[in-house]
Amino acid sequence: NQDFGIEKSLSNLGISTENLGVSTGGKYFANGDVLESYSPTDGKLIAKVTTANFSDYDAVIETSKKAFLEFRQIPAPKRGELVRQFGLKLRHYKEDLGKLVSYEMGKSLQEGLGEVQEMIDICDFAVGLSRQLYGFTMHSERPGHRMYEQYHPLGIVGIISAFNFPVAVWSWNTALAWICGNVTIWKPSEKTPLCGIACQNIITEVLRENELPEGISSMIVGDHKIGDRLVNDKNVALISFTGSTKVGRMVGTNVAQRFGKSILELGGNNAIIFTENADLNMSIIGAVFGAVGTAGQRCTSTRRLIIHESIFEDVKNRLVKAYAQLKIGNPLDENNHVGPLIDKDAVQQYLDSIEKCKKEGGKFVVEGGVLEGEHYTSGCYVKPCIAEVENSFEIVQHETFAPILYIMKYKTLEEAIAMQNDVPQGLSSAIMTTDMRQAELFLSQQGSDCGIANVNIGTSGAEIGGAFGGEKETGGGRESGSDVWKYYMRRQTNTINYTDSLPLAQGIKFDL
Ligand code: UN1
Repeated sequence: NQDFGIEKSLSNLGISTENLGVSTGGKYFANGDVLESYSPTDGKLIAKVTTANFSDYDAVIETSKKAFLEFRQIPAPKRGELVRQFGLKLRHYKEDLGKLVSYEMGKSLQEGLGEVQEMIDICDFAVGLSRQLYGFTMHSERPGHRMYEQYHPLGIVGIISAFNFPVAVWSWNTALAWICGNVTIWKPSEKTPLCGIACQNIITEVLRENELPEGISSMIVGDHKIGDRLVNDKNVALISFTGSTKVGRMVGTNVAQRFGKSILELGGNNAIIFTENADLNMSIIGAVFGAVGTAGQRCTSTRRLIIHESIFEDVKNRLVKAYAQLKIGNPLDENNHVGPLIDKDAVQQYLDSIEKCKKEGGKFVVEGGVLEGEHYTSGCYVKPCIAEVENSFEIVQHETFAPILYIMKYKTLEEAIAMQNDVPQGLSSAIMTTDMRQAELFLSQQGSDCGIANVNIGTSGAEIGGAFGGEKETGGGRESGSDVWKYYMRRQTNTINYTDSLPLAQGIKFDL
């Protein structure tokens, strides 16, 4: 029963046994029900969190509104300075926060630390961006006129994030939202509230040290009723939602009803195509990491392998061998590759999916199952498994957040691409090939229909520099790098007449 230094990390991050789940970055309060956070690694109660009730919610909105009026006046590069300091704090707390992510969520310590690294990277990105919020200038068709466009802050940005990336997804949104002049309200997953509180404690330090108004960064731990409030609140200009397609559909519809903006990051059903020209040594590593990393609980996890028939048996055998070497156990122990699922509901969904797959005719080449025994007392550890299937199976069309890998055969690349695209989701995709023509076809308009398409790397592990998101039922949103900041601002076209006459556009005459 090793402790892995968890107690110390919790205390460094300001987490006690009982915590208040609402914070405006100045005050901490909460008057709702009490939520208990258990670790899926050992089944132990980590800490309790008092959640928000509706009046707590209203108080947060009032503080946010006030904070926005002040924050939007601060020049963007100065807002960047806030984010720069936040990045420094994250470097300081990286070890502790990475450990908490691993302990509360269950991903490996390496992946927990990687997630904090993503936070640091997006801060660096946003600092630079704070001096580069460029708009175009254009030539007016009218003499003596100047035209350009500029970007202004939106106001309050609401962020609803999922348990699987309990800290990074928040930072992708906040770092950009802040340099753009917005204030943020974060509703972390109810499955990982302590990660939320730890992050809020870190940014609160920065806000206090700089004597910035409270309300620039708020956090609300609450249930779906609080989530509904946020989604339906006209005070909230943009909702960035990460979660299931089912909930995302409601969020998108409700936000659209009130003409708010939304960024939706929903389910994925990511495939890797193994062509006959694939370099198998690296391809197998990419596929196995994609399928079992974070115990198959990334939106970008590899769910399907579409394998050329000529190498199908070889790939299958290599996968079986690789899976036999996987070490499943406490994710804080660096010798283990695979940690637990988030909770017992997730374990049940994993079991149900295996059952459905068998009913539809799936043949398991690596069997699944729940692990028992002294290392697995939380009841959340499962065996990564592999099934030979048809792409058209209902279960294969569906995203199960668990380490179940579906494998299938193809004859022609056109057929493989059609199979890759023939699912409702459109997040991440990859092709393993050493043939340039195959790679280019896959990346062309006739190729992958996903928001992310890779060559010779797996489907997961996207860098923050690119725009992250996907098409179809994945929701169409984009987060992180590239020019995604534009989602967090409102765009304005300006025309200035510096003459003493008033020529109209399109040559229209209107004399008085
Ligand atoms: C998610 O699963 O919610 O590419 C996001 C990756 C990570 C992001 C995943 N950078 O796997």
